[in-house]
Amino acid sequence: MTTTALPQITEQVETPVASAVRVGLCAYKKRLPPWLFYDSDGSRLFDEITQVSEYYLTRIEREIFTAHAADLIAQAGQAGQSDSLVRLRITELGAGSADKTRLLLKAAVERQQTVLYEPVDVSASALESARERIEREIPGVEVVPRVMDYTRGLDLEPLVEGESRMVLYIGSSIGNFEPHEAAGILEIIRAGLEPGDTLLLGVDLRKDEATLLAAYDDAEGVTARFNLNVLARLNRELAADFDLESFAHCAVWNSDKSRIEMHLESLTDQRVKLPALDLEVEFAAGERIHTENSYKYAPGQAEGMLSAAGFKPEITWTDPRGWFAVCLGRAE
Ligand code: AVI
Repeated sequence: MTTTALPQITEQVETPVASAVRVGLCAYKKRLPPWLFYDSDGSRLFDEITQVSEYYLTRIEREIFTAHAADLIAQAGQAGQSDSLVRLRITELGAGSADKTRLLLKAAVERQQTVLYEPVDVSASALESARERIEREIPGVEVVPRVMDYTRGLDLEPLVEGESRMVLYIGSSIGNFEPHEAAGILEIIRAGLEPGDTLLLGVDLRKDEATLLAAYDDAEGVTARFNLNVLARLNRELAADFDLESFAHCAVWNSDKSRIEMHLESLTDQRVKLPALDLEVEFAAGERIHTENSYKYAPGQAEGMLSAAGFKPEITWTDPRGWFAVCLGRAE
């Protein structure tokens, strides 16, 4: 028998991080996608952000839930046009630390004694620690974690007779997507639901520039550390040599687009090596890497987005200053 030697094909296999960084840093206007923030250090820093006084989003959404959790659960649990009550199953997208969700879970337990809670996230370890904590702290909640990237499709377990699903997409997570992407995500959510199921969407509203800027550039510098951590992550994962001292966090209000932008600005002319990508990138002093957009919505805009995706907006709850809105839409 004869054997023929095949030519060796050396194929460079790129991870999602590597290819996002290559595309973003080779672009004319340098950018990095915001999902890169959330390695374990970044997720911890984000939890810290939610506790700084300037970052009002988490605090105000929690206040809305504290004031209205029972109404919100009661409304979601009404079966469409008829008054008959259904058992709610609660599915949360991008669950994170699930801190505010406790208020809703407690209200659901009060209404129906037990509740099945399905947190959805890409990180199995984050879901596991949320499961352990929630089952310990709120008797009556059964946690069934679902490891999934919901931005690519929502593949949920079918409901049982007499159940209705309430999806939570809170924290203004939708605001980190471009408008066309946000519309696509709402359509994905709708496609994973049955008519009569509900979606609770939390969105940050437009407000004065000073308040917005402070929320994304807090005095303690937690948001700056969160933003700069993306470069630290590239140093750790791609053996890059970003000097964190020579980049500065900057937050900008883009009024035309109604969004806060976060950038990392190079403080000098410099060249950064990313050996794992076989790449060197030059930065001029003042040049920026655009790392995040956080869209701020006009009153009524979230309801319009829900309608466009096939949900009937039913009730919107907001705080007395109208800084944040939580909208309930029912799948039609
Ligand atoms: C997760 N997301 C809703 C946050 C926001 O406000 O856009 C991420 C964040 N970026 C800076 N601070 C918080």
